[in-house]
Amino acid sequence: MRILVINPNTTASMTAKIGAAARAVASPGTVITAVNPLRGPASIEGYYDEAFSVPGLLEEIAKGEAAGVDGHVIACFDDTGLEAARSLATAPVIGIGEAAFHMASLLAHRFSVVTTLSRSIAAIETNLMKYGLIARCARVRAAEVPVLALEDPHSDARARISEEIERAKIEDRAEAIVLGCAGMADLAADLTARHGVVVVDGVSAAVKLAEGLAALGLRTSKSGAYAPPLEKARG
Ligand code: 5HY
Repeated sequence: MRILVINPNTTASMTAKIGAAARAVASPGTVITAVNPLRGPASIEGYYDEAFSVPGLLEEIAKGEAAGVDGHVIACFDDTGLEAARSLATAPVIGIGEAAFHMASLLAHRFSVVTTLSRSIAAIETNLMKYGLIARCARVRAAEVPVLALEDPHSDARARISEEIERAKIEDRAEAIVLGCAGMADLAADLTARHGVVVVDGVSAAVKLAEGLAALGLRTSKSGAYAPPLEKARG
């Protein structure tokens, strides 16, 4: 089985981290290919960056489809370009945000999300409403760390994320924590042990969901919402 994991931002070190997290949970027969577009934002922090990341994301989806991959993972917590990608693909396309929300909802009555900057909160809340899971999310919190600070071992990003997790446990009565950035994928095990709470990482959740759908032979529905794009000039 082959799963394509796409980091829609262009930071190669984050792509490598994401790929390692994906391979750590992939089944023995699954080959993980982790890629990022050559053009686009170095990090996705809000709606404007999202817009610039979608063309490159869709190019990678198209390449994966041409290569016949069994599933795609969009490794950006905003699930950037998810619906457009599903319109282009026949293989399943899983966003790490949606995957993490569903996994957390199977593990806890209420969960909180800890993401990077406050400017990312609205898109995450909007996705929770779109997916029908807003009622299970106590709060979407921001640790106030820039996405690329997660690539700097000397930043205080981990400490800030930990502080926000402790606040969520007390103030939100959160029974599980969802890590709201693909760049946090390497932190889940340590944070789970440190805070004594279920911590869900979207990269690993999405990989297992993609594997499961592919193993069942289930593919993206092409009737209706995700019907193939119409032929036309697009610049
Ligand atoms: C992500 N941005 O997972 C999102 C998280 C965020 O570049 N990768 C990014 O902060 O919105």
